[in-house]
Amino acid sequence: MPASADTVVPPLKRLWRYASGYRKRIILASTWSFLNKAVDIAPPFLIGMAIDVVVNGSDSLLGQFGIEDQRSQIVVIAVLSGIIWGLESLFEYLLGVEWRNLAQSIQHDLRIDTYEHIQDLDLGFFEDRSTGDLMAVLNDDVNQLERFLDVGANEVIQLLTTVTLIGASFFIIAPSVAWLAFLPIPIILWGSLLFQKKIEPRYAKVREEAASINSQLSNNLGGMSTIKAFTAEDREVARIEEESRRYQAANQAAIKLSSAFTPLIRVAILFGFTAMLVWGGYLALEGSLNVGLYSVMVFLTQRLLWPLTRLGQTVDLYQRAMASTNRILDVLDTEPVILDGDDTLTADEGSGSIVFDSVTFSYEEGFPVLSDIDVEIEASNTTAFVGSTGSGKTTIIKLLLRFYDPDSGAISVGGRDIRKVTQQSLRDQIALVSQDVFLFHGTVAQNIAYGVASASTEDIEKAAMAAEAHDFILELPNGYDTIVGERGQKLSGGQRQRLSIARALLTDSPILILDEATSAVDNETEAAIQRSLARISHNRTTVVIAHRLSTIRNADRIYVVDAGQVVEFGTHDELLANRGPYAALWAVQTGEVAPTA
Ligand code: DGT
Ligand code: MG
Repeated sequence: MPASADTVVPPLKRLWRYASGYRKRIILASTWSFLNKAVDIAPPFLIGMAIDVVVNGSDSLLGQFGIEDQRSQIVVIAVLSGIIWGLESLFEYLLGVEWRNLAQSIQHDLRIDTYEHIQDLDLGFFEDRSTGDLMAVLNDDVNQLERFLDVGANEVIQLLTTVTLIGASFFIIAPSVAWLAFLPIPIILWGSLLFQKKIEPRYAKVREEAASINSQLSNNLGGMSTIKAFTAEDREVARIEEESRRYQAANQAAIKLSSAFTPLIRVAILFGFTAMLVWGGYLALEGSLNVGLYSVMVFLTQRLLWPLTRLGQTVDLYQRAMASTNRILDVLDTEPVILDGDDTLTADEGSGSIVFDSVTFSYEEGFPVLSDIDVEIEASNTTAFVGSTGSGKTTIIKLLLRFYDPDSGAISVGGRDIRKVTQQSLRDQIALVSQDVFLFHGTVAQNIAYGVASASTEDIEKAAMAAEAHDFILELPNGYDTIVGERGQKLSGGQRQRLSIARALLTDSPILILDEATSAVDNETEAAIQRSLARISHNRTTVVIAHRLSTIRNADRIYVVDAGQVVEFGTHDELLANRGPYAALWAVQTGEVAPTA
């Protein structure tokens, strides 16, 4: 959630704060924008001077500067024009390059910062935000800001420059009529502010709908085989259509308002321009206003008011960018709940014991998933967790990896409270084969080496052999260089599991966790994996979660979990003798009844 104090800070201010590293470049770019506009205002003065020369001759402004001949005066004006046009082009070039490069730098850094920050957030954050929604922030919203910085920022600065410089010139050369040109400006400003206020929620809605359709799309593309298997194509098209309609409607609501804005402003401008033309004309006819000045004023009024017709588009661009800025910075302001401890857990400590001391935990308040869990795992031992589905076994592992923190109680590894060490040093000690295997798009070898980027081909093959994966890998079209496809979809479920076991074994961590790691392989392969694991695991702490009890019967200790509580623990033989839940499960799976004591 965004920090509540920051939600009231205007987005532009938030952006300025974020962009502290770019301030020098922003000021430089703004300077080019200012200079470009400043020289752009000069031509009306040149026209005024030319008229002044023709009408007043040696009494003209240039005449007073000592240039007597009217033809020379014209030449001077021509040279000035050349210089001014040259400068205008130069500044135009400089401002274009600077703003556009700035837009590229900021969008790049913002995207990377946001991605990095998202990666640091706890898993709890991802439960509430969909992938598509976050994709929309990382792509669309960042691009929206880039678009504004590309052209919009320059327009805002040039508009301000125009109003200030022309306003100042008016009041210097003809204060008696200057107010006429400014008549429409309060109306325009009032209109713009009103417009901005009205359009803001509409653009926020547009961004929201964009995120929503994004998340629906990524959901559907990810679940394509399910859609086809359940012949839900028509329903899904209808659903996407509905989302797209809502996005369209949100945009239409914004368009309706933003399109009305420019024509309304034009009317106000026409009013100011005509007032200046008529009133100034009368004054010039009476002789109380110099003819040259009159023409300067008319041209300047046009220069002053005309850019305001673009105000609508500029405010539009600005508002869209600010809606996006808020969404990006809200993510950046989200603080992780799980914070690193100061110490580093080293390998010697990591290879030690694991202790859960009356751990209670709930994903959602009021619905405890684990209650008062006590677990003691000795170093180098093999420990198993069994229990019905949904009883909380995987949750125990998530707490051990510190994906979540317990509500009460403590977890320690090697005698160190895991909240006191860095998450990285903790996770470096643990190799996890998780229940839902995730493979990345890439080759088989790259996926096995995911945890150890520097692994040699030999190491990779050794890990694959231990995971009973080597043989099937060699039969793949390109062996270790075969591309596995997105999420590993070109492999079978059992093949994926074996790759993920190889990946965990390669890291050679002191603690190995197998969460339903062999549930998708056949019995023969499973037995083979068991044998190699037994070889490997004699000097490391191994935690196994399994539904098939036959695979864990040799564990040093077995914990039976039910509804978030440890209901019994012991060795296989002890538990059978207990005639409790474990013995009952064993009887169901094997058909054997426990021997009577
Ligand atoms: P399994 O894998 O089907 O044998 O079941 P377990 O024992 O591994 O169950 P576990 O720990 O995944 O789930 C225990 C309960 O917690 C279950 O009611 C679902 C819920 N739960 C699991 N993971 C999450 C999560 O990431 N977020 C939320 N809100 N609830 C979760
Ligand atoms: Mg599980």
